Amino acid sequence: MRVGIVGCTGAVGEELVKVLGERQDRLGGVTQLKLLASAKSAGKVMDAGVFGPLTVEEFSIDKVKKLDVVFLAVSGSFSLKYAHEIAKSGPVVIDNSSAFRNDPEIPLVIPEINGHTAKNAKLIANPNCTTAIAAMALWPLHQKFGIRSLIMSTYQAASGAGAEGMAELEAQTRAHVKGSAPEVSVFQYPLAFNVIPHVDSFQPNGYTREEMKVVWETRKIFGVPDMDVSCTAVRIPTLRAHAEALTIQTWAPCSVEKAKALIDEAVGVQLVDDPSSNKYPMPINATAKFDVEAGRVRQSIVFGDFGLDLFVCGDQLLRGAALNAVLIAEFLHEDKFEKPSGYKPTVLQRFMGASLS
Ligand code: 2RA
Repeated sequence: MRVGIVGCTGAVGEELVKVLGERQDRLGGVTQLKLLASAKSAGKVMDAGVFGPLTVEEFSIDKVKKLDVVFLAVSGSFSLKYAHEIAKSGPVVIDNSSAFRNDPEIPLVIPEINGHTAKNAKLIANPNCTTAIAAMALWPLHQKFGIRSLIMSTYQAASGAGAEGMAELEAQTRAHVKGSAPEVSVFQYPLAFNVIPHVDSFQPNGYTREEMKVVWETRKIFGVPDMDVSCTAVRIPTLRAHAEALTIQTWAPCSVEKAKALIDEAVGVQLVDDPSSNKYPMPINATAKFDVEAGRVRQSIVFGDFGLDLFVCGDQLLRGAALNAVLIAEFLHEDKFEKPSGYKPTVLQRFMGASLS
């Protein structure tokens, strides 16, 4: 497979290089890797791991048109301008930006959930990290019990704001230890020793765009356009793994035991749930891991037999970006996923649900 990464010098771009190096066998081998970026980074030599040192080239359509797959790890405006043009010139485009995620014509894909929607697509959107991490733990529960509503609170790492976000958190932490004033440019306020309930821009309904991405994208990926979803997104001073508290209300009765068994069996999720030995998901353990950690599974006090609370952590740059994108390419190469059967609430359940709410 001949592969290109546009935006190779950013946090996601660098992870794409590493993940491709680790998983290239599953793509039938990567025979050519082209690293592309803006004119500013062109000429820079990057350590591309198993691919050796590679020189970054300035992006142009001519340089990518003979490739099989092009990953875009760039801004939404760049993707809007070039993604269709690249796809028309030949390669399949896997876009990490939010530019096409809500476009009904473009599949938004987590391969383990809805990989079948990517079949024959030339342009595929990679979900927002916050959505993807939760979806991995929620999907097995949704298939069995049917998720009627989801309430999410997030604890999002600095890496969501890219390499600059991580550097700012580290610099602010050093400044704090030295007793000097923190410099603030990426986040709205100092992030070190703080939490900021503001990720992305505020929308007319009072939610942030990050919170609305969870609503729009979960519905699209699960194929349930009317699922009730609400999110409060908060930036916290961790480096690169997001944590999320999830409350679900289900259509069918659910139990903690069954939910844990389903999570344990699911591909891409690791059950970390043993309160008696203080085992639960944490960013420090989920960092640099391909699997999302899920645990603290409890029967909901609010929804009783029809609800669960749980906690998940996942590497923002991996499942939340680079790994998911590479898994999409693997799916296209192997074409191994069947269309999964999502839970369909019965007419009676819907009627009872409507009369209860
Ligand atoms: C963030 N979800 O954490 C965003 C990045 N895609 O800021």
